[in-house]
Amino acid sequence: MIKTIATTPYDDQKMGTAGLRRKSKVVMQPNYVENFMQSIFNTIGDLHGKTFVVGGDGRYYNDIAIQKIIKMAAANGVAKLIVGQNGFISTPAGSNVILKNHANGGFILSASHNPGGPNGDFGIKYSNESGGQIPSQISDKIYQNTKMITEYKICDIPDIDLSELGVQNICGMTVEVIDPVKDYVEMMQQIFDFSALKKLFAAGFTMRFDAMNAVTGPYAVRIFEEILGAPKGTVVHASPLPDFGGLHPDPNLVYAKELVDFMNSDKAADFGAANDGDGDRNMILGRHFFVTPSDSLAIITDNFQLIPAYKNGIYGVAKSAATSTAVSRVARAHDIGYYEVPTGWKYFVNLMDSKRITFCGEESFGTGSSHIREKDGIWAVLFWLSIIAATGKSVEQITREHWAKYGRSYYMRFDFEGLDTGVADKLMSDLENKLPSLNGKNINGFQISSAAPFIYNDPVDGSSTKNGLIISFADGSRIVYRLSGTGSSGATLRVYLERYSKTDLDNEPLKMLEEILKIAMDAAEIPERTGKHQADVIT
Ligand code: G16
Repeated sequence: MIKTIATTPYDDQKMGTAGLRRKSKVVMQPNYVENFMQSIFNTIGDLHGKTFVVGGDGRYYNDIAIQKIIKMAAANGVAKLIVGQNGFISTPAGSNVILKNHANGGFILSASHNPGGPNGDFGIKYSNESGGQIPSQISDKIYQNTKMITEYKICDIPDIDLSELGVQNICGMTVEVIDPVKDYVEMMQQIFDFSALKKLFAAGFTMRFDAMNAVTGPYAVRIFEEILGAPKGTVVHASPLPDFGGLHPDPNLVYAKELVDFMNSDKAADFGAANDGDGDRNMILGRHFFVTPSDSLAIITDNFQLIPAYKNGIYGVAKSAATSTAVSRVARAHDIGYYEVPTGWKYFVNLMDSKRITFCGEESFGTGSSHIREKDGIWAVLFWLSIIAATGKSVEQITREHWAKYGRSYYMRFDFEGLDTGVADKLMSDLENKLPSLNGKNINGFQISSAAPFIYNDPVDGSSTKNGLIISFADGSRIVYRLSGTGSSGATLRVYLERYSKTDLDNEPLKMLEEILKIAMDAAEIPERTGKHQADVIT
């Protein structure tokens, strides 16, 4: 039944910030998934006795790609696959399944927050036995393999039924279909005080959770409605759909508009939250109030003592360089370790494994802890609910009190989308060459204290990564430039702006950042080079 099929390479199978992400139509080309998966299997080498986890966010083409992966894994000698029922597993739940079962890795089929459907995006995230996504050194080897591939192996059998829980034997390989929600819920119950949260809802606390027609719907319904007792209908867009019902499942102020409008209306709930396509991103809202992901990380870190799993202490905290420095002040106050890494959750994994950090987060709506090796949307929501339950305060009160204690980092991100990759690459390289000449300059009263690329030297494996360019000012303000690594075509330039104030706590972020934005646009010559005088998406 095992067949060896001849194939020719594709030249575009390089992984980005988090796995391979392409237009669905690109991935649907003949042998595209097969080439990529065989290249992974070739890079791993001997697969005998190995176990992997497989699932996805239910997006268009997941069902077909999962069948291919199962048949190829069997043909390549994998011992066992643990597969989510009907092919569903969220990214955080997948990380937990890998760790809990001591599996050798896993494949989550998702393009995360990117839209799905025949005209949307598709993706494959590959994690190793750490439960986190593979480091760049390994993804580079896989990419080299994709450029040379000549054949792949597949088991020639009919599609496998993934609708029933249980164990089957496929071409000599064991396939165990699991409930993707059960283990995840148990893990959350071990971290948080569920009885305190039940009391919160029993007392009439209201919440709206927008699952954006993506994978977290079933997880959220089980946890918030069935276990914690929030009324039915608390979770909206709860059924995962192949095209997310036309939604762009990115939990931010632009794409989670329906939730944002609701939370800004007279009918607003006490608390609002959304997750992305594969359940690793989160957005936190109060009544008429938005918490930036950077502030959310700082507030979560400051409140670790309120959560049973962390009350005895945390190791330290890390953020991506592009994320605001809010959490650095909390780390200093608690005298815990503090790290800045390149954008990409995989850079946190070594820090967690070596017990340097417990919490980590990113401006791109990702927050998490060392309970797994991925960011975790529902974990962040449960953390916020726990702070509210313990303090009796609203989201806004908690955030304003945090600012009063530590000062406020005004922070926004400006995305210039759909750029020609040549134009974007040249903009970045020219800017990098220009940085030394900016050092020490005073522009409109803003004194530049340093201007340099961000270089991360991993304290655990010694690897060095360059990611983005940073202009820092004497007053603590910063401009960070980088190119996105999660798009499926063209280039997106991200410009991250931050301005810190200890006393001016109630201003408009855009107003506070106006002058720095001008400096950022001028320094990189964004209008001249891209033709864009303003960003396409501002978050
Ligand atoms: C991925 C990574 C994150 C990263 C984000 C944004 O998230 O896991 O660590 O912050 O991409 O990347 P970029 O700025 O390169 O587009 P996800 O949720 O897409 O897997």
